[in-house]
Amino acid sequence: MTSWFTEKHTPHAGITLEIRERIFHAVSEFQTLEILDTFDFGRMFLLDGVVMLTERDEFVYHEMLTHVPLNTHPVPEKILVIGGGDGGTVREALKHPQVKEITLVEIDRMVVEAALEHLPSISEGLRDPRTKIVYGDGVRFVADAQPGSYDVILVDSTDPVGPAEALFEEDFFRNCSKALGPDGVFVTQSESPFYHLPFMVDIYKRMDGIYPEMGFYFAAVPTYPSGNWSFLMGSKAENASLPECRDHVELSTRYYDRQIHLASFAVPRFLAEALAK
Ligand code: AG3
Repeated sequence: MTSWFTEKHTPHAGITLEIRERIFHAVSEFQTLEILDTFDFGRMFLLDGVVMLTERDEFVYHEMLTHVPLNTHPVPEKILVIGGGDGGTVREALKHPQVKEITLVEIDRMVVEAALEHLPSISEGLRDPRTKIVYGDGVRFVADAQPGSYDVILVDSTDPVGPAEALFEEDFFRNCSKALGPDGVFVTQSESPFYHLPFMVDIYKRMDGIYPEMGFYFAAVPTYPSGNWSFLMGSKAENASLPECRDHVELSTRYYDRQIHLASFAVPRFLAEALAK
């Protein structure tokens, strides 16, 4: 007997996948964690019933969240990841030989433990000697960080509801900018233009004025709402002009390359119009 899982994206639309087997279920101090084995997308990791990743399409999200900013920064050596306890973002950042140290700030230790046990292809980088894991609140961590101490900040958060909301506030954006060096690059996952347009307009306005140059870019992630996902990047470099693709080295990737990097910044008209209002 199999069953079907649905994540509702609106009251009347969502994604439905048939489940082969339930692999893991636990309730932490912060949320409910589940790992389900699906027929078509491999293992799927859920927090509070919301899809964080599937083994089949996580590479798109993690490569794009990581390589676009790391190839925007001239010398990405010190990386800060907020959230992302599954390790996918860390795995990608470790592909850059220039990266010397990655600090991952994850609020929920159980996410890291579950990923290490049940999602080995995603979490392997969490065991790398260049990775330092801090269990705590990312908002507090960034507020207390030494000014200028990171080259790139990657925010790999859940949707902007509940505790993750603070990761999309102006104070947090400002503190991240302070924690970055002079050429610092900031990126946050920023939801779907189809379902979260007002949210995207909001955070764009909140980030405006903090970074001299900023822009949305996009990727196709089939298991996220609408399948069309966005990221918001800001660069502290004076005279920066995005997109900028420095191709530090040839990366072993399955989605990201120079063409994708440059093309991903093309903004569809309905979003450009909403931003211009
Ligand atoms: N970060 C979650 C992106 C949001 C997905 N939203 C949704 N399915 N409604 C993913 C964490 C992976 N490292």
